Amino acid sequence: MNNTKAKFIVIEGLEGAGKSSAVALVNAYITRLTGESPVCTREPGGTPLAEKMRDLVKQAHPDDPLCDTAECLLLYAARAQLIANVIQPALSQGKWVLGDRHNLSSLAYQGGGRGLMPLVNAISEVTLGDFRPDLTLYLDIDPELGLARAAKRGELDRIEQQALAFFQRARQTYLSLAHADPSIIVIDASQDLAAVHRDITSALEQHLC
Ligand code: T5A
Repeated sequence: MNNTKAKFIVIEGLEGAGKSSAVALVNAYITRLTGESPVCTREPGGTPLAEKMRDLVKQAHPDDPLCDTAECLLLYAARAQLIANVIQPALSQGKWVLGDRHNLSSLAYQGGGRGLMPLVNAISEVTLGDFRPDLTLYLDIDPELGLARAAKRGELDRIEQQALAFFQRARQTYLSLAHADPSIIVIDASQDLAAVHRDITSALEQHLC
């Protein structure tokens, strides 16, 4: 068992960036490193209540469209539940946590995509204070390629149906926040899977060992 302090590692990226296989790879890496599987989370979601909020965010509501402010508040309500009931307890018990998305998604999608950065920063401050991941791997992909990959899986949800410009703004926000924060590592997710996984492994070796 590795004696380093338990860490919170997050995988981020637009739809179709390849987060699912990255999570599996990082899960195996952490398990080898620490001798124990990390606690895995997804956002929005990850607790019974937060999963209900996930459904509200992802489903279309034709008779009562979800306004941007309500979307933002639901995402942070779900995150608050997850941090209080899963992430913080796990870290306090010395367990590593591996997140499929976290706060950077809100900064990118709601802050950049929806143009609500002042609101997102304010809610983020109130909800999270200075709580943040130890390391984030941002899988960077052109939204046209990512959405084409996601579309192959079947019907697109409410957010996936947004205009391309929404995802382009989200991507620019991801990139500019990553540029300013050394704990966010950019991985070129347009490469073939083997190359993406090689770059992820090398980032983990550099930042976790
Ligand atoms: N959201 C979320 C917000 O707006 N604000 C927030 O604060 C939060 C937390 C969540 C939605 O909510 C939004 C963002 C999302 O719209 P989700 O299902 O959790 O939804 O997230 P998605 O991004 O929609 O999940 P995806 O499954 O689309 O993305 P992944 O996991 O990155 O994609 P993945 O791994 O399933 O890959 C998609 C396909 O591409 C292939 C895979 O095999 C798969 O078929 N693929 C590759 N093909 C070729 N080369 C590669 N390198 C490949 N990598 C993957």
